[in-house]
Amino acid sequence: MTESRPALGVGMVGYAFMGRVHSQAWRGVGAVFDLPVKPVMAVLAGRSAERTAAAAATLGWAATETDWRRLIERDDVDIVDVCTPGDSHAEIAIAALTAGKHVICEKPLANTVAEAEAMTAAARAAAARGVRSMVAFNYRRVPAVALARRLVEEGRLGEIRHVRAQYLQDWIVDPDFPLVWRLRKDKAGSGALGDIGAHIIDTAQFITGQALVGVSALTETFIRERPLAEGASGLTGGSRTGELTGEVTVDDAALFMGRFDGGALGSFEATRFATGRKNALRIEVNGSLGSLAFDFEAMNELWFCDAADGADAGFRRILVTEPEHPYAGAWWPPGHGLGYEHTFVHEVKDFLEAVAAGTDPTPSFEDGLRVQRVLAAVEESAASDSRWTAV
Ligand code: SOE
Repeated sequence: MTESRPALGVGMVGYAFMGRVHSQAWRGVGAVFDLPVKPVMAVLAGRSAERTAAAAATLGWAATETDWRRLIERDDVDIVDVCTPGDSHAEIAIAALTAGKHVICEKPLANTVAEAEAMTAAARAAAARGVRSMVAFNYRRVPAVALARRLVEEGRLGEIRHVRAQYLQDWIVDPDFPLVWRLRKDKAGSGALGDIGAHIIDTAQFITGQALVGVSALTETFIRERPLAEGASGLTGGSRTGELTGEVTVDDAALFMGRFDGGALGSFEATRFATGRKNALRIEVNGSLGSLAFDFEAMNELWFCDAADGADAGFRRILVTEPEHPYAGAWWPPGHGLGYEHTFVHEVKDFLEAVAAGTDPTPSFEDGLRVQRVLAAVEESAASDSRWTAV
């Protein structure tokens, strides 16, 4: 069959965890969804020529660059996918948008509100020229989360009163876990707060359609010194039992309560010290007519309580794998289930469809800036004896 769809060349910067899962999405999206354009995995950029070439061969990228600026200049790149630590998001995304490239940028949008504001301004200017951008809050594209949004929009929960959101991990409970970039403020901007707290902030705002307007917060760093990661640079090591160590400069956990602009109250917990919890993004929404509850560790299920059931009202399990459920029908027959990587396929599918239609994808950089303002308010509150802080 001759290829009649226009091809869009993709250039990706970074090839660690996010680079790997984005690569799988670019590789597979065209085999599942009938798209108006064909993504071509044109070039991968990374600092090490040798390691980037090896990653490109493994992940399916046709060429490599060791400088992301060269990637942006290439004529075979129409889309730039930013999969680097947060300290480089603003520089890369703004340069790409200015060069007329569509951009999808991993979360959180940036490491500071100022960076996020500059990115959003660049995105607005680019959109006026038909250049599109998205921030990659992938959990919006879990079928159960998208169904939760649909139920709220249909009024099935009535007036939203409470949001209870947690994101629980435990990968750094071991004090010997090294000082990786996610534990350094200069690279990551913040710790659990920006890395996983950003997800529950966006997910809560997405499902409810309401925005947080104020918070009161606590943060904690339980382990303040860790062994240096292999090949670490720019760190002044300490010494613990003779090994070189470095200071953890971010939060290990963040807890906050918040008020939404639609009147709902929220409680949020993001921690990397919930021993035994691996990737438990959990959210419960209580409304005047019903409630819903979701746990990513059982990501194909949504629990729904309809108050109209009266005395029999209880949470019933919806297995979100039916053709009429968001995204599910593109994959397997009912009951077969999807995984973490499928949310990224949905993300790039929606991105490509928006680019082809000349519309702005969501979540936008503006949505990312909204999350960034909440992150900053949480940090400000936590630094001021949990004082109530406007977003
Ligand atoms: C943190 O370990 C992390 O990789 C986040 O950075 C991702 O955004 C999340 O999807 C999984 O956990």
